[in-house]
Amino acid sequence: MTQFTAVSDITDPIKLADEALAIKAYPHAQGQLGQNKTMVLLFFNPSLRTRLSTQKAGINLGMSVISMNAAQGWQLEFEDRIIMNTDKAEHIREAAAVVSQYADIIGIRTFPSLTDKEKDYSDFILKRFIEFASVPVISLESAIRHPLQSLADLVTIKEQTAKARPKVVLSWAPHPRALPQAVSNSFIEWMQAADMDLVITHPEGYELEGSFVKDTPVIYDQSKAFEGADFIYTKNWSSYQQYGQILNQDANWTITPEKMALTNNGKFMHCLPVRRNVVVADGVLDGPNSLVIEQANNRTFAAQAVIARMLRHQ
Ligand code: AN0
Ligand code: CP
Repeated sequence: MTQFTAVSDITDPIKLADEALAIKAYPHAQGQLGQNKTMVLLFFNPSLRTRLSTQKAGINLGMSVISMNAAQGWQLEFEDRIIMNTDKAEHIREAAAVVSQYADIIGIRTFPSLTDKEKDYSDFILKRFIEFASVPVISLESAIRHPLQSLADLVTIKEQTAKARPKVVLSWAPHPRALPQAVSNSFIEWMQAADMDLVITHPEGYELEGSFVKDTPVIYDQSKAFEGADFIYTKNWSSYQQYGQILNQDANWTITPEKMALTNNGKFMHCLPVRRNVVVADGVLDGPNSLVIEQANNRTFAAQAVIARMLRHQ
């Protein structure tokens, strides 16, 4: 595996999730695999979970890991044929090639502008980085996807149910800031690839990009969508159609114990960070059916499964 940026980079999402669960049982069993290897993690925007869990995954495999907050340095230029006489100090061509000298694997977290839809959805920054890096690249969340999160979510669902096709509902919820669609896009493509019984619910105007949604049912009535659900996966996203806009902050979409009572004793999932009593009521987040901390725990084993595959094929 030379890159991990989307579910399409692998052929066997269920098998990869099983590998992560096997690693969870014995996290230090492959402590020699990464010996004398270095992983560099570059963050162009903030992170708690991704940074620490990916670092821990590398450490469990015996790697050295260097994390860098790349947003604090100078700005990089990503465009070609440009006169670099403004604020951008270094071109991606040199930056990616240089980081590749220090790393056997590079992890990179990029971000969407939420203003330029076409550029964001071309995953421009991640693609440019991969183009000029000479070692395997792992996406630590890009403008439009968050594959390590989605793999951890699949691992969490698999370990919580014996059903082959549980009903999984992706529900929009309100948020005061304009957030990317990355987590939701990615969750959809991984649930489709794992053949889960996926339903999407959101207010009108929050339709996600069609190439992600495909034939997944979209139900605008949240209560109806929740009926019989085994898992409620909640996430806010800004509008795709009116790109990057917050169309409403309707508190009727907050996940409450009353809403969860409509499900099949459903489990509550969220990638975190989460705004209490905006996205989800305390009673759900602190209740026995909340999986959010286990999801965060599984981030380590998801990352470890991906890194182990890369190391085995280097
Ligand atoms: C992030 C987002 O929606 O992209 C979470 C990513 C894991 N949310 C916030 O920054 C609040
Ligand atoms: N869920 C997630 O990716 O969180 P961080 O932004 O803290 O990494």
